[in-house]
Amino acid sequence: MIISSFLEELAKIEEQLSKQANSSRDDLEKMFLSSNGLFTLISKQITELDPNDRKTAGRSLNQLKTAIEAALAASTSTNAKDKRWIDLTMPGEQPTVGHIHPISQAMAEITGIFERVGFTRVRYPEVDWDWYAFESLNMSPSHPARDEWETFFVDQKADLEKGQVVLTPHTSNGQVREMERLGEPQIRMINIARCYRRQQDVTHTQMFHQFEGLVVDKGINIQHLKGTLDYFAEQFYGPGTKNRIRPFHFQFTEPSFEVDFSCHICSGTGEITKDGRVEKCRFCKSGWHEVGGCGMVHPNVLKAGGIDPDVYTGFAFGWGIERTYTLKKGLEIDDIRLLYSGDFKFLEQF
Ligand code: FA5
Repeated sequence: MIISSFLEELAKIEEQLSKQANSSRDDLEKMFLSSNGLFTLISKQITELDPNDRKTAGRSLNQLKTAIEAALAASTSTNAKDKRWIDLTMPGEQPTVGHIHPISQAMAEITGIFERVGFTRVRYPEVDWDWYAFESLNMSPSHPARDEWETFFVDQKADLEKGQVVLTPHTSNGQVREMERLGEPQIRMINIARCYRRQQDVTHTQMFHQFEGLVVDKGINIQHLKGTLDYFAEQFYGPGTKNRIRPFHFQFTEPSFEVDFSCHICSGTGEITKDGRVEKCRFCKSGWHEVGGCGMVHPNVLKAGGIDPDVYTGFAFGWGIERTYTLKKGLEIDDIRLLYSGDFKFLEQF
């Protein structure tokens, strides 16, 4: 080997060394000083040089060795360059902590309110036979009342007895299922589940939740129904909240009603006084908010569930959770679609 090639090799190694400024001590040692290291290998080549050139080569080798040692020293003294180093005094990174979705919070609250007065929380299929969603509820296959439920049908072979498969458009499918489960009354059911309808606007979403109450026993009448609604209104919306029932029509209850709660902003008057002037309440417009339906269980539904309507009577109610929840004091959310927008700025408020 000639001295010029040797010195060129050394220059290349020096260049390599300057590029490794951020390497750890281990890496530097391995790259330059291990048995296969660049410095070890070039040092061995000194024997291949002309004896007259070895002094020059030795001096250059020493310079390189000093530079390697300096790099090693810097790597240990500058701790941040060593990946194994941990500063135990540094504060830890705070993980992002989420919270339960507002609708799940509402479901837990509603469950608690009804469980305190003896209801049992159940959950029935969200993909169910037409029989449970409609026919057992006094709606024959061609009944026009079905149109109101704007139903999604599942592309699956119909059952000869139970009909087609649907995405449940309401939690009333739990009524006959609960009668079948318990056989003989008493029934005090609270069924909370997802529902699906082909609807979408500020008060409707394609997927939403309902809670369905069903009470069947001897001697149940409308007073029990109204008392239960009054109890729920006070518990969920706060003392002083009034509720009213208005005549309506559902195939599966007779008589049937729609349920309204008094608006907490105008205390059910429909008007507010602002700067000395009386204005229409912009949140409710009428003093009341409609949240769902209710009524006395139709005798045909009791029969479908194997219960004798001459011995037992019952009441049922079904409300949208999104609607019920967004009317709470302090929330007043006027577009329920926001709940499912996935917008963290909105959800973090709850
Ligand atoms: C029913 O679904 C009946 N099953 C309620 C019932 C049960 C009556 C038991 C009698 C006895 P309705 O279609 O009106 O009724 O829906 C009830 C409530 O569900 C509505 O007032 C509303 O609060 C909510 N709701 C209905 N559709 C939607 C939707 N697409 N998005 C959000 N909430 C909805």
